[in-house]
Amino acid sequence: MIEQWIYDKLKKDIGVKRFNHSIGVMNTSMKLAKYYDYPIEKAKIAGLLHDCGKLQGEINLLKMAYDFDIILDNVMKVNKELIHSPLGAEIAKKEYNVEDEDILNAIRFHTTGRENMGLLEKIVYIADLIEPGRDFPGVEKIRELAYEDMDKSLLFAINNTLKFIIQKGNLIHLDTIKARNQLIILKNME
Ligand code: DGI
Ligand code: FE
Ligand code: FE
Repeated sequence: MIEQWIYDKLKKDIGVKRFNHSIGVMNTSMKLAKYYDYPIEKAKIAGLLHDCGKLQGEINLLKMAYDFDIILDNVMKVNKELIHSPLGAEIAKKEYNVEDEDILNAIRFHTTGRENMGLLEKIVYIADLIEPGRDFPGVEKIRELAYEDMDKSLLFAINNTLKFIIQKGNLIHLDTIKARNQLIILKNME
């Protein structure tokens, strides 16, 4: 059971549009958890709160990260949209009283992914991309693969995101590269 104040605070903090996306990610995370036999309540709260660091309005993300003692790497300093994930993990801990490390890590790594992702991290990463409100080239393929083979879905999704990042000329986060390398090595060992 998620208490009502959590929904109310989240909606106020991130705005109704992001909140609706978060409800979609919560529901999709629960579906994936059921399918992959993962504790559903953990997937529910991780999905709901994954974007709790996307605070509304003119906020100084660098200052907030500093105040929360988050050490930003060079890619995050340049690419500020990546900051909401580590910031979200700290906010989940301090303001939503989340203590479970799996849930905090699912929030912390939901944008970049990383090497050795746990099942909940994979569930939230994928749910974020395939919740019903999402529509971008490639989403149908990720949706299909999500219920066939989680790692294949993840690799396809990462490749898809990387193409987009490269097209925009943005920096690639090293955690994303490491996640991708590991998935490819695993695939080649099959
Ligand atoms: O917060 P959301 O919009 O729901 O989704 P998100 O947290 O997955 O992604 C936010 C953005 O981050 C999205 O446009 C893709 C981008 N992104 C993902 N991985 C990387 C990245 N951007 C850079 N620069 N480097 C990455 O490795
Ligand atoms: Fe996000
Ligand atoms: Fe999201």
